[in-house]
Amino acid sequence: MTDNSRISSAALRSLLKVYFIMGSVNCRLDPSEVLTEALTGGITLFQFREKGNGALTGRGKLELARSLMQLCRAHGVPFIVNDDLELAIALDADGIHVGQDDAPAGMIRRRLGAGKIIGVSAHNLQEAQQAIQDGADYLGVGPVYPTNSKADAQPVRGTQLIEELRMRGIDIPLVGIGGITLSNAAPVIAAGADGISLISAIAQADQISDTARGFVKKVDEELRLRG
Ligand code: TZP
Ligand code: MG
Repeated sequence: MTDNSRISSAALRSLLKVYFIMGSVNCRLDPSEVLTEALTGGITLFQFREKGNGALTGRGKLELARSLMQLCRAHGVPFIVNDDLELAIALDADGIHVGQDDAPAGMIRRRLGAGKIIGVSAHNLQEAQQAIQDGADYLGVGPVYPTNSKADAQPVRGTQLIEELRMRGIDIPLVGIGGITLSNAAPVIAAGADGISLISAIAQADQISDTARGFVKKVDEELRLRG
């Protein structure tokens, strides 16, 4: 992104359709290979989330992030950093995603400026309202289904939480996250999400680009059906 104005909701909704999240610990293959295949398959947004047992730190993390960001740039897909504000600033990444234990979006906005995308994880109405008040651009809502990719995941919410947030007037861009596969993605969109966010269904797939392509097709179909 080149200018310094806030991204529009419409543009962000379409970026959130198939939001792939990954770090080296999520990959069976080389992370650059996994991401290249996912980009080839048409993922719409990428988040670098280097977390969990064996995660890289320091220079190794910085170098991996830099090379993954270059791949995203080459495909015109924005690159979001999970949690690590200093890394996001050092790389001039396109945005950051933070959880409830991280700095509030308002503080992050003051460091990053208006032109960067800020996402916040929300697990209930109050957290969603607070994130919006703090200036979040989008919400990550879940876990929708059981997940093996996050050790400290909150209790499963099903698709009901997304429905409830929409019913109560939360209209900012929003993705569902947690345990999403090709066979359970449709209800997440039907519930009112703008897209799906996933780690293992793409990172661990046998045919990564075909799988990513399948998710894009599925989300587009469901968005059309929802009208
Ligand atoms: N936050 C809530 S669930 C989750 C995160 C980061 C993990 C999602 O990974 P998967 O493999 O798509 O369930
Ligand atoms: Mg966090």
